[in-house]
Order: sequence, then structure tokens, then C-alpha cells
Amino acid sequence: MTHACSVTVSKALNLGAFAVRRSLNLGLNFSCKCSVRSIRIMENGNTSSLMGADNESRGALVVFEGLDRSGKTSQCGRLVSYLEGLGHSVELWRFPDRTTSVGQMISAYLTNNSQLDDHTIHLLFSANRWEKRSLMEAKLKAGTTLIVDRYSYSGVAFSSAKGLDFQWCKAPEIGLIAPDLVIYLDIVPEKAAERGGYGGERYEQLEFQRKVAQRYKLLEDSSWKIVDACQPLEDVEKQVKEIVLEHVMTCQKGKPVSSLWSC
Ligand code: NYM
Ligand code: MG
Repeated sequence: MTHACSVTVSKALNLGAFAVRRSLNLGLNFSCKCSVRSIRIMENGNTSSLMGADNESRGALVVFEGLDRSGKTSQCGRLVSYLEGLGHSVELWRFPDRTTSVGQMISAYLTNNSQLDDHTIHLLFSANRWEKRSLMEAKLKAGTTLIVDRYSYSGVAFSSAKGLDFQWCKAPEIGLIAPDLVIYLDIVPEKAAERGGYGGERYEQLEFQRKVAQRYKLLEDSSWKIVDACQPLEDVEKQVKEIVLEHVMTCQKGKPVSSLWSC
């Protein structure tokens, strides 16, 4: 069991390293104007996107971001039920994925059962996404929409709020699949703290969440939709459904997949 896990993790990390290298090499030919870029590979005169032809139907990668207690988990659950009800193939994912061996190290850290250097835990969060990257690609290609509770933006916002260099925090995320849509559930840190309090994990403190909110602001790009999360849950839900459905349809019709992350 342990052996099988470590083989899978190292395979995923190798794949990750390859993808990062490829994206960095390709990056030399691009100007640094946007934060998400579509990777095209010229092979024998054919242009192909990261995953198959541009017009191939696929699932959408929808990411929820926001402070702790902003309502992401509730909204993700409701959205998945809604899309399932409409007959879409959809799965709920979350990062950190605490079920893997890397995820268990992260969980031990978050629950204060282990101490790790800030850089080390940052790279573990990133590795936890890399180990799921190939499965993510396969699911999207097979037409499954993924609703993901936290992704690379959490990685950068939380680690850089501790004082780590912002660009250094972004670097290990380069080459991961870019979300088609990021829903940022916007809530003032004080309001979030009032919502039944925090669960006692690392990072769940008002002062720190204020810093995280500032970092999130620096990460906003054209894939983001900001939803006011202070509204009643049902109103948030209604807005989220409308925004997401539009993106699911666009991906169904065929849209190239992009990779994170230029600048
Ligand atoms: N977190 C989450 C990070 O610091 N970096 C990451 O890359 C991710 C995905 O973990 N406070 C932090 C944000 C949260 C904590 O997440 C656990 P959740 O959604 O509360 O289980
Ligand atoms: Mg939390």
C-alpha cells in the first residue's frame, strides 16, 4: 500500500516537472501580458492545444476561492447537485486533498500535529495539486465538469501572506491546468470570523485572514468572477448557478485548455 502510493506520487511529480519545463520553455516565446496562457505545441506542422483539438467538447474546470468561512464548501455542494440535476457529468474536488500521502502530511500540519518550514509546506500544497493533474485532465477530456474547492490561488494567497515571496509562491503552480472560471466568494474578514467561528486549524485567525484577503486581490485575473458572499446563501447560490452554467456550456461546445501561469 505504502509502496503503491509512493510510486503514484513520484510518477505524478515527474509528470509535473516535465509539464513545468515544457511550459517554461514555451514561455520564452510569449510576452508577459496575461496571467493565463493557452499552450500550443507545434508538432509536424500541426497545431494542437494542451489537450486535443480546440473544438473538442469537454468538462469545465470551475474553482471556488475565498477566505476561510466564506461559504465555498456549501456553495460547491449546492452547485454540484444543481448540475447533476440538469444531467451534467460533474464531480466535487477539493484541495488540499487530504486522502493522499502528501495530503496527510498537509493535514497533520494544518491541525498542528506537525511543524514544517513555510517553504516546505507551500511545495507540499503544490505537489498535492500536481499529483492530481493527470486525473484532472482525463476527467475534463471525458466531459466531466470539476467543481474544485480551493486551488493554486489559495496556495499563493496563504503562503505569501506569511511573508514568502509572491513570485516564488507562484512558480511551482506553473503548468497546472488553468481554471475556466474562478468564483471568488468575497467577504470581509470580520464577517467571516463571525460565522460560527473558525475551526481551530492553522491560518484561522482574523489578523492572518486580513493579509490573505489582500494577497487574493493581487491574484485576480480575467477568469475571475467576484460574488458578494455577504448576501443570503440563496442569493449567492442563484448568481453562482448562472455564471457557472454559461461556462459549462462554453466548454461543452469546445474551448482550448490553458495552463497557469505567466505573471
Ligand atoms: N491552503 C489551502 C493553503 O494554505 N494552501 C493551499 O494551497 C490550499 C489549497 O489550507 N485555511 C489553506 C487554506 C485553508 C487550509 O483548507 C485548509 P480548507 O478548505 O479549510 O480545508
Ligand atoms: Mg477552512
